[in-house]
Amino acid sequence: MAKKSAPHKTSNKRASGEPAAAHAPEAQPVYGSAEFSTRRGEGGELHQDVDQSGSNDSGASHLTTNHGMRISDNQNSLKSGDRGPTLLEDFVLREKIFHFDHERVPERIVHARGSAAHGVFECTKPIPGLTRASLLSEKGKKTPVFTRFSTVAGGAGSVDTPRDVRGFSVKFYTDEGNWDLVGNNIPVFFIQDAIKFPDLIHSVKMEADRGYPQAASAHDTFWDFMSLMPEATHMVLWAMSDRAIPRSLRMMEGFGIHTFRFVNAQGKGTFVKFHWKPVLGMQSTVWDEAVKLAGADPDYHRRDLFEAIDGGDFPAWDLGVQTFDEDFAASLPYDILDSTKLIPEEVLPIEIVGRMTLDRNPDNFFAETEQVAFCPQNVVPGVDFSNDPLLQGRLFSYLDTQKSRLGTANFHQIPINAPKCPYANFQRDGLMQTKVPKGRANYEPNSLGEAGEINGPRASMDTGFVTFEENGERNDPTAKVRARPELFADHYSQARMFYRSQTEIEQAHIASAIVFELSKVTLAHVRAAMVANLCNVDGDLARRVAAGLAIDLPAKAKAARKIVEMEASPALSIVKNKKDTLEGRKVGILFAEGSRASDIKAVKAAVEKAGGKAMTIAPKVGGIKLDNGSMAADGQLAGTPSCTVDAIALVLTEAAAKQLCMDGAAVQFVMDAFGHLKAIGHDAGAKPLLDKAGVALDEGVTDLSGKFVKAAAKRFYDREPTVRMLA
Ligand code: HDD
Repeated sequence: MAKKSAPHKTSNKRASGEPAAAHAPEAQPVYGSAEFSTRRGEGGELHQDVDQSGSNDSGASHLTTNHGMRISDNQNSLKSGDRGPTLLEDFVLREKIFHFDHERVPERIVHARGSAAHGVFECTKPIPGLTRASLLSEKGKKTPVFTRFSTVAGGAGSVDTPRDVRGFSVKFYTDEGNWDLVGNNIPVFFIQDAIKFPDLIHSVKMEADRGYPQAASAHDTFWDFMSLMPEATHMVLWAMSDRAIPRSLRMMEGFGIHTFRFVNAQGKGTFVKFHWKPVLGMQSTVWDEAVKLAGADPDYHRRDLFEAIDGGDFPAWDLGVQTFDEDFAASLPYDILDSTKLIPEEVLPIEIVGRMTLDRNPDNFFAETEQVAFCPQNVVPGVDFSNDPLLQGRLFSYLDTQKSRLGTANFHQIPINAPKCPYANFQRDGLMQTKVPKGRANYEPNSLGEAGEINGPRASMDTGFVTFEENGERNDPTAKVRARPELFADHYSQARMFYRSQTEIEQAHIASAIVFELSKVTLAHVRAAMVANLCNVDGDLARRVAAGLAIDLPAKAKAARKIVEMEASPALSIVKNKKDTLEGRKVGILFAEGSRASDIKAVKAAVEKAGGKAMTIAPKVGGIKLDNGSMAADGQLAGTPSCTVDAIALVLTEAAAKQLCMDGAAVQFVMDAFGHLKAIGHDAGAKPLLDKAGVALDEGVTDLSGKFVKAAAKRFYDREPTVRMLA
């Protein structure tokens, strides 16, 4: 390790041999420079600049608002006279204070105080026989990393040297996605099951009523919990040992703790435990020293790490693995799924497979150290989990916490969290979305590619992560599989039963609805594919739809399972189960000048007696002269089309009906009621309007006697073929 003596300069040294792409932030042209203008001038590059607008270039010469407008005065707010009140208009002031007011995000519930650095992991011993993970596939292969060390109990502003476990989290930006190895500097844990984690943490953090002690386990609630938790005994001893008061973050070991699993290209699984061995060796403080350090330099570890890296004294750790199979696991007197146990290296030696060197301090503490979001669920093909119940709970918890800490499901787009390899999926939108995906393919499967459109990425069994099939057989309840039971593959039998359970007119409605919908579809191959599916439901349905679309009947789509003929189920039809009643229904009574008041009242009374509601409708609402007195209407004809009622009654003199023939709203009122298969009751005078509306006499067209009230309770489906063409 090369030593350089410039401890307080903030220049960042780079390890020799480190790939430039891994670390060097892309140089951005300075705002206002010629290069900047040129880049913005080039169409494609403009996008690049827009995408990278978050750079907030501190090397820029001009101070601007967040929207890029140059600022003329950053010292004085806008006032009404130099001694007057500050003006609401001062958007420069408001933006600056607004942003400041929102500068903090919630700190981590645990491991809030941390220090981090960039670096590189180099594979020194490829192990393709054990894992297909690409970062361990080739000697000399380099993978960028970001590593964060932390205390557990204290808040973000607490001290560095309390007696505490230290977090040791490594984010490997591999070419197959990010792998987060989120461990501690102690190889075992307090509890065996994740469900106890909130209790453990509540007990060790400052006590709920008094808000102290900060960053200390020496208090009632922690030891109360420990005393009741015998499984913690092993870890308690580690925590009371000098491991919990390290001299430097650079001088402590790290552990993945849980048993993980390597999986090779042939799908063979091997259990693995991960170890980080510091090249500087281990060193601890003594307790009195740690206590004094807390006062003398609360940032002792953070400063030590920063200055070492800044001075070119790059800390390094070797990554070691303990690998073993089921038989070895079974031979141990403890369970390898129990995180309170370790496997001594004397029992199972550690094999060193690579070295991590931290060689660059973060450029910005908040953007990187604070916003980095580790998730044990982030693995790469070749690394898998075991059933350790502590690990299994963590797989849920970390993803979840990032949303509340960083505020958005798009936290993966924050540069420190984004993978350095390409990533693509159909997840879209959400708070703080910064990507601008093109095209309309935001779902999968899609066949938009067949129409020459962007169709997006696809899953691949060959290159994608495949969960290790522990117990092989897919129907073994202990096997982890991404599969559905075989019978789920019958997609057509019940669709056929549903269709065949409908009345003729309902079948026609289904066919017509599909024709209507598919006529709106502009992609010819999609129309054909849908009809090919319908061929499996019912040949006649498919033929009707194909004819309705004027396309050739395609061949049947392939059915994954044989279609089972099921008995029709009459319960699935609406028509077969409808109730002929006026209850809950409404009748519209249309009247006009000269109408017989007694007829209007009689229809209304009969409808209400049958349980329905009656609504009077007239060309004008205020009051219409009848043969006897006058009457106000509930609704105006033009604003109350017949689709708002279930049946209509026409109480009209011949003269009024003739006049209404000149009114589109009146003609449509009758025509629609007929077309919507509703009952139409009428007196003799209404005849001209019925004729004008093209009403053919059928069972549903009656006089205003008791027949009408009976008819009004029904719909006349037999009429339908006379009013419209159905598919
Ligand atoms: Fe955890 C953070 C380590 C069990 C829930 N944990 C966190 C960090 C480390 C660990 C190093 C800080 C990550 C960073 O630097 O940002 N945690 C461990 C280890 C565990 C463990 C080694 C056991 C072997 N953790 C554990 C359990 C749960 C959590 C069982 C919940 C069921 N841990 C969290 C969390 C944190 C977290 C609440 C807080 C901040 C964060 O995740 O990102 O989700």
